Amino acid sequence: MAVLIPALDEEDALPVQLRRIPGWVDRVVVVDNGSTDGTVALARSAGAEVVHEAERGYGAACLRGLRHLANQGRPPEVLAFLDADGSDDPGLLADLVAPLVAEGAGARAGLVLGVRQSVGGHVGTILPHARFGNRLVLSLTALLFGRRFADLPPFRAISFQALQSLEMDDRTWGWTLQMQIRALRAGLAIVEQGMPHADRVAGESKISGSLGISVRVGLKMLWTLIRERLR
Ligand SMILES: Nc1nc2c(ncn2[C@@H]2O[C@H](COP(=O)(O)OP(=O)(O)OP(=O)(O)O)[C@@H](O)[C@H]2O)c(=O)[nH]1
Ligand SMILES: [Mg+2]
Repeated sequence: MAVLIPALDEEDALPVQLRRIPGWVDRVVVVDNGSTDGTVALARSAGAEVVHEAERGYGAACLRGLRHLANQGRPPEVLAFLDADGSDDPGLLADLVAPLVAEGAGARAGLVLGVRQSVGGHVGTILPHARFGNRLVLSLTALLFGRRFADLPPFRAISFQALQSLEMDDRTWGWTLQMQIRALRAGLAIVEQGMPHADRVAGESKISGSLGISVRVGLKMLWTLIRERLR
């Protein structure tokens, strides 16, 4: 079992998040995109494998991490994705991956989505414009691909082999949507599991905190829907 964390200038939040990862996780890979703060040094001193990706972008960072896991050491059976900002609780990783490693008669899941749920009536970090964009994209996804997902959450786990077979290539913000659509079309069993989602514990937002970037995220999502539909 491995955890992949894309991180950009997260020196205040990342150490908190790394401390919360359970000891049974075999590998923790932090993918840096040229952070100018202490992110890399702190990740190394916490024992994470740190890899660098020169091209900025959430998807580019994830792809770099996948390549590292496939080529260095023993590839994991299950891979979880976790943001560095502390908004999701790594203490719940066992619950997240449970459907992927379940023994017994029932079908094993191929992808588990940690659907973001409020903590004490407050859903951290999902600002109104991001929530609206999310809803629109999820409605269009239902229309075009026939499944109504509850969310496009960053906290998720997937069979590593299945993920490799999806041939992911999104290099920015279409990553989560592309994975869900491709998993659906590949016939993976997808489980949506509620997970408490809080505000980032420290540091600055790289994505939804900025309206300008959120608009670009929305456009990228729409392009992803078109591209995947034509594929
Ligand atoms: N390597 C890398 N990591 C990134 C990049 N953009 C964002 N991240 C990381 O991706 C995760 C999600 O980014 P956030 O800034 O939390 O985005 P958000 O959740 O929309 O915004 P918040 O409301 O602040 O939580 C964090 O761990 C970031 O450090 C990037 O270009 N490269
Ligand atoms: Mg965040």
